[in-house]
Amino acid sequence: MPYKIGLVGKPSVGKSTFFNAATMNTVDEASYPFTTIEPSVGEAYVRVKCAAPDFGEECDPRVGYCHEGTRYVPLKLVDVAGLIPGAHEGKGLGNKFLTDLNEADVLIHIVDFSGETDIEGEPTEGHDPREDIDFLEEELDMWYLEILEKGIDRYESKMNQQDVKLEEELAEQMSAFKTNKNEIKQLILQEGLELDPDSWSEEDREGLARSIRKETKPMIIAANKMDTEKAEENWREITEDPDYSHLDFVPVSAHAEKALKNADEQDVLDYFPGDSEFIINEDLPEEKEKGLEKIREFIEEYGSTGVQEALETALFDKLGVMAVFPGGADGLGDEHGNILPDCFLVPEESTAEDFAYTIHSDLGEGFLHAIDCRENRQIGAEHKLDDRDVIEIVSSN
Ligand SMILES: Nc1nc2c(ncn2[C@@H]2O[C@H](COP(=O)(O)OP(=O)(O)OP(=O)(O)O)[C@@H](O)[C@H]2O)c(=O)[nH]1
Ligand SMILES: [Mg+2]
Repeated sequence: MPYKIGLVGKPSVGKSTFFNAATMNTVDEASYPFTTIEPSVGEAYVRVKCAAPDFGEECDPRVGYCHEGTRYVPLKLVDVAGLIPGAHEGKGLGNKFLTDLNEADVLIHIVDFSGETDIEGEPTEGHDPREDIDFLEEELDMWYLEILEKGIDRYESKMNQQDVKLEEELAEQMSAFKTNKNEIKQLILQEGLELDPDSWSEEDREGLARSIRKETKPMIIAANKMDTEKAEENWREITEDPDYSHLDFVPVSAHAEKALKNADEQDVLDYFPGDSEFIINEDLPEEKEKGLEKIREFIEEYGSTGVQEALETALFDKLGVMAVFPGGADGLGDEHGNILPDCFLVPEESTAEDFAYTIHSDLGEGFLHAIDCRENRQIGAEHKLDDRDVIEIVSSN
């Protein structure tokens, strides 16, 4: 299963624009709230430094592509409806969209840093983006709390049966969040609580819901519309605010990314996603050239449009994922002579045996040993892999 990144935020912040820019899809974008109702799933890419050049080779990716040693590895991106305060009580489109996000491994909260949309996504001026950051966390926490409460009811209704364990019942109820009983138990203990919900106050329950949410839905913030006048001021103020220093912010202009990709498709210029520069190929009408020069200034100032950066910060830094290439000790080609056709995104701390299972369950079941192709040495099942390792699995299957 490829990793899935979910885009969340109130209406009109640019979730669909970010989604289109990253996936080159064409879902509707508009300045009125609730433009998006049904969720969309598309393919986006994260950049990985390709391992083939380290072996003096050029790769032949089966999926995605590679440009001058930068491999673009696919993952799934999900665009959903906007949410407004009170969604958990049914306001706006309610929390139907939250179900659409269940499968996301990590979230990007898209925040409108221009301050030109109010808390419900309607046009305004001078809105403080901090309000949006706060309310979204609260809405997510309320959603988790509701499901946690259901889990507690479930446990209490079974309490007089034998062998009923709190953490098992809660994990079962919250299974859509990709959690398990060990994680739940650990979080309960970390909160300083006993394994008995009767002893928990309302605050304890809220705190536990929040910590389960943080653990199972890590999130970063994409400060979008950074190309607008007011955004720079908001950026400075918020990134210097100690109350928000625990969050990860990436400055983004989804507009700029979309403009560059469109121009690249039309061969007006050459642009590779995430780059801090682009080359214009032809003479352009003055208006168009001016627009592109503005984007050039933006990416020079911020290092990029931020779309790639946001995806990669979410996946690699926040979720803790690394890239591993299946290879062979006698050469990097597969049976068709394709060099390093695959690149897998796997959790940090994955072992050689985990990696075998990621490639195919048969390989995992028949695991004998693996070979670290960079050092040409045998490694065992429990050996922890590193980012950009090239690994051959030796299996009896
Ligand atoms: N200046 C600027 N405007 C942007 C940017 N990204 C999106 N917008 C504008 O913001 C408005 C809302 O964009 P959408 O992508 O439809 O927003 P959304 O978050 O998907 O909205 P809903 O589907 O209603 O929840 C549109 O008018 C976009 O053109 C950006 O990077 N800069
Ligand atoms: Mg939308």
